[in-house]
Amino acid sequence: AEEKPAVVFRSKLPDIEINNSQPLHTYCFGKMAEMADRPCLIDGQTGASYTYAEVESLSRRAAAGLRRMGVGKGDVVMNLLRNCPEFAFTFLGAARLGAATTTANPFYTPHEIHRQAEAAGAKLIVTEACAVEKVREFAAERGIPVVTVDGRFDGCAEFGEVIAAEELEADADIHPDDVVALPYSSGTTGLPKGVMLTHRSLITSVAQQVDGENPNLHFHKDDVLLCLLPLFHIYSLNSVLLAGLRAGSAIVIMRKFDLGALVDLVRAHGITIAPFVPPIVVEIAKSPRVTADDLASIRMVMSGAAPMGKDLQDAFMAKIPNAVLGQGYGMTEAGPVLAMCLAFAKEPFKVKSGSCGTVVRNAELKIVDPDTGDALGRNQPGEICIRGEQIMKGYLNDPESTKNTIDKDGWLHTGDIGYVDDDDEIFIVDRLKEIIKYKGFQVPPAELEALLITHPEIKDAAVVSMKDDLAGEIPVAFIVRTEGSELTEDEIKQFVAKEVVFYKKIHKVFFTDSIPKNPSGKILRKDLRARLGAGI
Ligand code: AYL
Repeated sequence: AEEKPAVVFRSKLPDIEINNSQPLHTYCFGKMAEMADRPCLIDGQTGASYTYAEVESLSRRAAAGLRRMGVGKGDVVMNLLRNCPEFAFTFLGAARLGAATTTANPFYTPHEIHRQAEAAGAKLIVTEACAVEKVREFAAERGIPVVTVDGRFDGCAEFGEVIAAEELEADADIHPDDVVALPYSSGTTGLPKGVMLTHRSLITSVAQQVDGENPNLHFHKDDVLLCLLPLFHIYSLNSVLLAGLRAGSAIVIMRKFDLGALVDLVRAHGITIAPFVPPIVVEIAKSPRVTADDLASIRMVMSGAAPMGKDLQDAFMAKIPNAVLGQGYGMTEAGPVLAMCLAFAKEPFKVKSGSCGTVVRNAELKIVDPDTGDALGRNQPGEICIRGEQIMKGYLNDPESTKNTIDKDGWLHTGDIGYVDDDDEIFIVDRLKEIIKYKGFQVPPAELEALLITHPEIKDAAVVSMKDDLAGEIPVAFIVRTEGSELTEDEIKQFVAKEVVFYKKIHKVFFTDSIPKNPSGKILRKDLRARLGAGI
């Protein structure tokens, strides 16, 4: 059969030259001559402030320290940290050694942490008081050194001692296709997998956002970015930390979300850029405690990682009339940014409320009919696919899943259903993939199902999403009990809660006689979601 020519969508901004064959840290500190004495990282909690020159030097010292502890090229360091300056020092330090950082949530349960540390082959763990007990024994048994950033713990090294007085003299020899970040994501199906993001892919992604004469995401050196979203998630790591460094902005680091503390930080530091997720936007929009005056310094509010509808966007804009509010659309595997609001550009475009942006420059996007594989034209919903140098190299040790996500022509299939309108704006309308997004966090149903069926009184289980006003979506379970079992909803919820981080908890249980599956055994999640819609 004759292949139809693909309908490919591009940015409205021209492609730019991206030097993505240098190391990521060299790229991020590219404007050091102008920036050296300007503020780079500010610890919102302690007020400690580091200039660009200091952050660069600390990253070299962290590199020297990590090397003394045995980290070398090709190794993996696990960052198990809430937001703190040390996250940046160790990430950049590891990069200098040609090592990769795998990031994980310090509120994960020991089981979740161990599984990722093991799968990633972590050679060293950097953590803090709130998580140290979860890794100490595991690490000791395997001879993995643990470094803590906020105090001294038996058997662990302290960050202050690890950052040697001396800087690493010379970075390792780094190839553009070496992995530098290894976040975990379940992608379109199954369990979490290591997403190999290389120096090349992250430079490309950051450049697509903040570089060029008319950058799509215009951060500049007088901007003050709020780094509230967790750096262990790729949204904040890429679009806040790395993009902020590249642009020469000041980055104010906040450990924990709290409306009062947020307002204080905005006022104290004159925050100009606020990257959020929809639930934070909802909370601010609804809170009578936060006034337009409190937010007066903010000129740009970004939202991403989950859908933000037109109503919410309009309600929020009424509260912050002088700021531009728009969305970024990303997926860990895509490097992560696929699309960015063009109202954030230096020379902004008019955009529509509810859109999640236009495809970034130096990339191609197409919409594919999930049944036929044909590329679709404007205003026709289909699976969003992206191609460009920013996408992941693949999943770690999983060529099969890689092949199912990136096709032979280099297109990454997102599992999101959306369309491109007449003005090149993207609207996401549905999700083909099984992932559940709780406040923007990934909840992989396969992981919960695998856990549920280990219960002796559970014969079969399926987990799907249910709409929720605050969280966006919540995980709920359909359960088939073994014969004669009187297992209760509460017992099931507790069984899961013990093993998973808070946002993966099951919120509701529905008992059923069987789980609907297709002939090859795949759970028919659409049918189950339809049952929820119908009120069971
Ligand atoms: P992951 N609107 C709707 N759904 C979204 C949006 C959005 N704006 N952004 C992300 N998603 C969903 O890997 C979508 O289903 O990465 C997508 O496939 O945790 C999935 O979340 C990916 O989830 C930015 C802005 C990064 C956003 C991101 C998102 C990273 C989330 C950088 O600047």
